[in-house]
Amino acid sequence: MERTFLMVKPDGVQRNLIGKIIERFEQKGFQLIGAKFMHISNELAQNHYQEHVEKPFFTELVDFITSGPVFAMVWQGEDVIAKSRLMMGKTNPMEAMPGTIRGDFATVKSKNVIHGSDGAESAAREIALFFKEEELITYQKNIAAWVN
Ligand code: RTP
Ligand code: MG
Repeated sequence: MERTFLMVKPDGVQRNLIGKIIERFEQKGFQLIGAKFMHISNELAQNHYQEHVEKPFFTELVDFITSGPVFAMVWQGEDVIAKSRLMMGKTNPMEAMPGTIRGDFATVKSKNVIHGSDGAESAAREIALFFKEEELITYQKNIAAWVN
């Protein structure tokens, strides 16, 4: 089953959006298989955003993502990478549609609440950067056993 790396960025944590964001992915039907509330080190930030190292906004991006705690997660499901990107909305909140996470919660591009892997390669790379394999919990849902 496909996996992706999602992260509530420091602005999302400060604005108490962790629960609302988790709720959307739970409601959609994806399965949470790993989670970590953490501070990102400068080294990890540079590594995570290595594709942007030459961009003019790189320093600002690293400073922002290390400015406060983040909530890092791994989610699993069919086509979870592309579907999560749809649920997140466009990078620039000016272009993010209402109903998407960024469309509903974010106001500026530099503080856009959530990160999500943009492809299979980045998902594998980012999951391995943030989680050890033994920190990922795969399990069967058996809702019938927990009601009535
Ligand atoms: P992310 O990696 O954080 O999930 O965002 P994304 O794929 O939608 O966008 P990406 O192109 O990977 O850019 C990473 C983050 O850098 C900031 N950014 N600032 N000032 C700018 O022009 C600019 N462009 C990008 C955004 O915060 C974006 O989420
Ligand atoms: Mg990106």
